[in-house]
Amino acid sequence: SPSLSLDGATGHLIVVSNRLPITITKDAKGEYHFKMSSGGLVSALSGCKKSMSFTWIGWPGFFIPPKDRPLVDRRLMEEYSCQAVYLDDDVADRHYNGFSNSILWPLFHYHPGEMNFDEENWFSYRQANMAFAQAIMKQLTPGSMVWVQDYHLMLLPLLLRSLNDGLHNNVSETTGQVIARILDGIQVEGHVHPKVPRIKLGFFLHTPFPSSEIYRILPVRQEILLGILYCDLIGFHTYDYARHFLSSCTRILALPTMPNGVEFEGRLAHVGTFPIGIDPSSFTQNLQKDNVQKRIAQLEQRFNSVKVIVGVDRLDYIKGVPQKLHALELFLSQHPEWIGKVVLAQLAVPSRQDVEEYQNLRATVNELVGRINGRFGTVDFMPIHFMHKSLPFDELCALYAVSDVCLVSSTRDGMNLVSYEYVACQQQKQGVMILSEFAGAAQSLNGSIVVNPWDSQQVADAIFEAVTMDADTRAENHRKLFKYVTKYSAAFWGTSFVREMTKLDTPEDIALQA
Ligand code: GDG
Repeated sequence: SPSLSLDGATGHLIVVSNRLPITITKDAKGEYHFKMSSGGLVSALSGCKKSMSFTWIGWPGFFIPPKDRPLVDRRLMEEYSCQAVYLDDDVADRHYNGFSNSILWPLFHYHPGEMNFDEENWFSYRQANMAFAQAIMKQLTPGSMVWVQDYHLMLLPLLLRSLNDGLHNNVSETTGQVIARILDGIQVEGHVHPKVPRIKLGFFLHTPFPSSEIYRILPVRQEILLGILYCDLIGFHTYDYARHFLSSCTRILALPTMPNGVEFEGRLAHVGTFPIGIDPSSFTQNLQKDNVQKRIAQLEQRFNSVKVIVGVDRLDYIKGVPQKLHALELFLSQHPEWIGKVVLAQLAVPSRQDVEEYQNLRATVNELVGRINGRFGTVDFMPIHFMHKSLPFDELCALYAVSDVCLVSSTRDGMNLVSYEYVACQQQKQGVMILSEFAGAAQSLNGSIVVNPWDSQQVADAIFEAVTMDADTRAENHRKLFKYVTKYSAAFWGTSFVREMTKLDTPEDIALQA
């Protein structure tokens, strides 16, 4: 299997995420097709692939009948060094839509009102995490490093330790009770692979970790914290998220914490800040392609007398799309001289359409777009170009490149990579970045106009400032932004996390030293 080399350290790296980075489809003839997917996590980890190699473990996205699995497994491993975790449809649906996206996602983004807690969904979350733990066991070799991604898999570190290392016998009474609740009723199916020594576990959360006052609403708050405390290293995008996690450990589990970790069952679970980035060269190089240059020229022609504001969001309630539309409406009503001279090109990528809140959001956004276009539109001009679809990468790059302003209005967002991608595509135009203070990116992207998306007046003023900003100020801001985005890339993020994990002692090392 592939191995990682970082400053001489070697060890087999296994990356685990809910979805594999491959979109698998089965055609009418029953043949399987494989294609790389898009999305924040895939973009970031694909960036890391350039500097380190790893096996990637995840769910293939739909039910694959057992008879087809050997073939799928072979192609995934040979062509993409991936391994699938197979789940029954019902477990997969309850794990992904039911618990991950209807409980943890809304809560971590400060939307407790959208949270629907349900015992069966919680059971499936535990069961699915156990299926992942078993799949990982097949890939472990002595000294393996396992890097678990995101909120879908927060019990996985504990469950993997329970299969491979055994959980400490003499844990505290509270810990023992929480573990018993996690394991209650879930099954270890079929053959369990033999244990291997000296494995290291890391976890990275791509969403915010909320204030402990929000986090403590979660009915299974102890279980989820304990799930990741079995790691050697736990990473967040920002210092604030790490701090919120540490206070939750103190308040909910009464554990001693330090700025760099949590003392848990005789060990230190290290906590650190690792802001994610993008693969900037994949954008800068793509912009050089003939077809992309042609498309840029076409779009520039099309928009030659207007300023373009670009918005690129999954259609998710955390992205603040209604807030963005309200601000645009206010801007146009206060600056009628700009009607016909500014357009918002808003790409809203369909997302999680099986979850009710997402259907409601879609209706709200459709209504707002219709109202604003109806109010300010004419026979030859519409202020909002609304696209409810996903665009090919070339088209997305061209759109980023021709836009004068990028507007990110998330009400909460772990990081937000769209802002980084816009900066990477703006070497020619040096456009203006307007960024919500509630996106993790606002902590790093110095050179943007930072706004509170709930304050429509402030956002409307920022739009005015952006469309009227002089070229020198734009150039100076873009220079700072571009420097940051190229230095703190996805590869930088991935290698920093893994290098940090490499340096830490394994639980066995610690036992030997004691
Ligand atoms: C989560 C966290 C965190 C979007 N539309 C199209 C398309 N995209 C790509 C973008 C970008 C990605 O999807 C979106 O990434 P974000 O980071 O903005 O947002 P989430 O998907 O919510 O990601 C987020 C991230 O994880 C990483 O940790 O930053 O806070 O919520 O790469 O380019 N790509 C293509 N066509 C589209 O229509 N090709």
